[in-house]
Amino acid sequence: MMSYSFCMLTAAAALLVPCHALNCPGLPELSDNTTLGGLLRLLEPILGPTWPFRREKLPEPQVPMGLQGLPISRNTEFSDVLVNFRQRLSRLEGALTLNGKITKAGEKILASNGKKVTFSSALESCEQTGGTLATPMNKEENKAILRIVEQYNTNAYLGIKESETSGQFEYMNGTPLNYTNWYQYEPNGKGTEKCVEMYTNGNWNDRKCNLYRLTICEF
Ligand code: MAN
Ligand code: CA
Repeated sequence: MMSYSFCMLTAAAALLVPCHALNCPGLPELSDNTTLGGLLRLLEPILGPTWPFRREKLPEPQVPMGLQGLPISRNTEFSDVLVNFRQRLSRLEGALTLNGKITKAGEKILASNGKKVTFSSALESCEQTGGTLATPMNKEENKAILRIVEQYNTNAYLGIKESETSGQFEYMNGTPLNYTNWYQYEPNGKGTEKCVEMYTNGNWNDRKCNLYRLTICEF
């Protein structure tokens, strides 16, 4: 019986000449017309897919012209643009917050168009503007959404729906809830109330999806 290292040596030798009658345990049998390329393919599980000649050339990193070779922190032109951009964004957020157009909660920006529509219409208008329905994931976010609900004094649909299992609720992407703020004895719809509204006290109630509720989106 041939040893593994002998086989490897034979295989290495076979890189130089077309091989015909290699028969090594553990390696597939080679046919008569075996070529160097074919042999390399057979050895791929042992030698790795790129060894030694088929190493693919990696694409050059896409760096804007004029910035090549300089770390971002040392490129003053780029840093100036970035600082200016941040300042302007923060001023814009300040202005929008001041007149009640947006509310911030951590990284989330919340806003309403003031419209009362069904769940699917609310979701659609949020998504059309690059956001989704407001989805409180913690106390702070719940409070931020509540501020908008209070402003309009109207219940709002949340980005939460009943799962396949009735009585269980989940986020729009299907993951289970990691924060809830149900009103007492809610949810009680047991499959008949598949959407969730926020009351004007911040508590949640499972509710039918075809009612007219305030649209609040998060971005
Ligand atoms: C009451 C409660 C709620 C329920 C609504 C439906 O307010 O039972 O849980 O969603 O009625 O009208
Ligand atoms: Ca209910």
